[in-house]
Parts: sequence; C-alpha cells; structure tokens
Amino acid sequence: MKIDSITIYTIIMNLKRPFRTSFGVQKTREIVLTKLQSGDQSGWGESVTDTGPWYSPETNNSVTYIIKKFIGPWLKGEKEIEHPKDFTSIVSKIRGNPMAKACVEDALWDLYGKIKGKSLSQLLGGVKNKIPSGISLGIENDFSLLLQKIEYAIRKKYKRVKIKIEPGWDVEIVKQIREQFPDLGLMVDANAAYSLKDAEIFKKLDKYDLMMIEQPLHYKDIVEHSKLQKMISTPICLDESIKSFDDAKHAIEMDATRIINVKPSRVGGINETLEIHKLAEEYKVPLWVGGMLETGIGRAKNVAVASMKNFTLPNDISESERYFTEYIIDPIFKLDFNGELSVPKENGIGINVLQKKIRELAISEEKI
Ligand code: OSB
Ligand code: MG
Repeated sequence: MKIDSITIYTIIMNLKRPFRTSFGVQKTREIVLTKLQSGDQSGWGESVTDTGPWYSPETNNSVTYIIKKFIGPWLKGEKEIEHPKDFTSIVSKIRGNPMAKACVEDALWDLYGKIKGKSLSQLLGGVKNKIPSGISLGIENDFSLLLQKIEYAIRKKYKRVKIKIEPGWDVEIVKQIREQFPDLGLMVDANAAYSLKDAEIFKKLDKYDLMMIEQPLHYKDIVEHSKLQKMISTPICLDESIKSFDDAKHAIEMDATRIINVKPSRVGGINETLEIHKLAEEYKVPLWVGGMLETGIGRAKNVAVASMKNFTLPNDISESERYFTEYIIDPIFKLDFNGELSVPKENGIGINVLQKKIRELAISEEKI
C-alpha cells in the first residue's frame, strides 16, 4: 500500500443520555476520525480520546497534533507498506500516544482488508460469527433510574450488566440490585476511584457474586491491585492500567488482573492487541473488548477484534442505538434476539462509512 493522503475529521455527536462515570459526565462526543486514501481505496479509523485528559492522558487535540506532525507525514513518506503490522516499526520512535497511533493503525487495517478482499475479522483469525454484548450503565442521581436501565438491558438480552461505581455509590447499590436480580450477570467498574485504604468496600462486594471488579485502584497501578486481589475472591479486571503488552504481562504475572478488558486503542492498536491475545492464551486469562462510546467505525473494529478466540466474556460493545440517534455507518449494529452482534463479513471493517454524514457533523477537516 502506498498512502496518498490522510484526512483528519473532527465531528460532534450528541449522546442520547448523559453518561456518568467516577471521572466525569459526558453529554456529547467530540470524535477524531482518520481516512487513509490509497488509489481508489480508503480505510477509516476512530480515536477514543475526549476533549480533555480524563480517562487517559491523551486528548483529541494531542491525537490530531501527533498525526499531523509525525504519523501522517511518516506514513506518506513510506514507498510501500506491505502489511499493517509494519505500522509498529514506522511509528516506533514515538513514545506513548497509543490512541493517536491506534487511530491511524486501525485505518491501515481497514484499508488493507479492502485491498485484499478480506474482512478484518478474517485478517485477525477471528473464529466467531457472532459476539456476545454486555452493557455499561453509568452512575445515576436516582437508583430507580438505574433499575429501569437494568430492566431495559435484560429485555434487550444483554449478556451481562456492568455498573459504574464510585465512593457513595457502591456496596448498597450492588446489594439492592442483587436482591432484585439474583441471577443477573453483574460486574462493577470503578474507573480508578478508590485506593487500597478502601479494601473493606471490596471485601464487602465479595458477597454479591460479581463477575469481576474493573479498575478499582489508581489508573496506572499494578502493584496495589495485586495486593487487593490477595484480599478478595472476586476477580480483578484491569482497564486503564493496561496500556501495552508489557503492562498486561506484568499484571498477569503479579496476579493483579485475572481478566483483561482490552480496548485496542488504549494499548496502541490492533498489532499490540494481537500480542496481548497470544499472551492471554498462554496464561489462560480471559479477555473481553471494552468500549469508549465509539461511533460505528470504532465499534466495527471492536466487533472484529472480539471475534478472536480468547475474547470469551461479554464485551462492552452495545448496539449502535444504545448511545446515538444518528449514525455515520450503514448498516448500524443491532442486537439479535440472543444479545449478540453479527461480525461483518464484508471487506475491512465491513460496514459502509457515510462520508456525507461525517462532513455534516464535522467541525474540522484537514488533509495531509
Ligand atoms: O471504563 O470502560 C470504561 C466509557 C468511557 C470511558 C471509559 C469507559 C466507558 C464505558 C462504556 O464503560 C463502554 C461502552 O462503550 O459501552
Ligand atoms: Mg473501564
């Protein structure tokens, strides 16, 4: 592949309802998209960053800057890119900035699939035609609203419910949910809102048969999660702390994570995800794909990743209608009667990207 141009779009999409986590409330999504052009074929990528450094240190502006200043020109400078795996060495001089890298690497995988006539799932050695969906429910001001959302999730056949927790919205909430839904597949995500001093809270949660506790402690920590895991029986699942293959290896070896939430963009892209996938197989650590309120482009990529063998638990990949009322892809993702999404079979990410709609929603468009 010879990359002729890279276009960066920034679009704004409204969320159906505000989504509250322990680190903030999101009402809209400002999203950076990249389009790589090679001859008459194009590939698309989506950044999971936000306007500010709340979930991760990267932001939409930092991603745009890194792509414009470095990744874009370097990619265009390559005479021929044989395979998307070559991307890792092309950008190896750039320290950190995994989400900026992923945004372009994803587009390269999509482009490669389109040129080779293969779906992304096929390229990744995916083994599933359908993938199980879980739902992630934000913190509410009112418990009855959360209950309504859980009932909605059950009606829709989501395979498990994840609720966001923070100090003051944890044990009592879980207790009440369990009383009403004794058999519900349930887990909690703290988004790093606690410290090891709060271990008692997690010991109390052990009673409620949670599938896992996601990222209870500091967003960079591994050591204290390992200490906490020794005090509780519910598996810890790291999210924010795992930013690379090395992080995953260290966390597994220290028993700081018994399950991993893999967000391909958080670890720098699909190439790093493939390495983590191999590692997890070796250590028999189950994986699932996490979400960041992606639009259709990121969602399609995540579905393809989740079709790989070791992604055995329900993913945070909901149907498109869960968050949005308008779409930049066609067809949109819809849950089937059994709470599963079909893995696209068409080339690349396997869905049509609606460039006209993207242009309508765009607040900026820059071509490199
Ligand atoms: O921690 O998994 C998280 C959304 C934004 C930022 C962080 C997280 C989330 C979610 C939503 O839980 C998952 C989804 O996209 O459905
Ligand atoms: Mg999380």
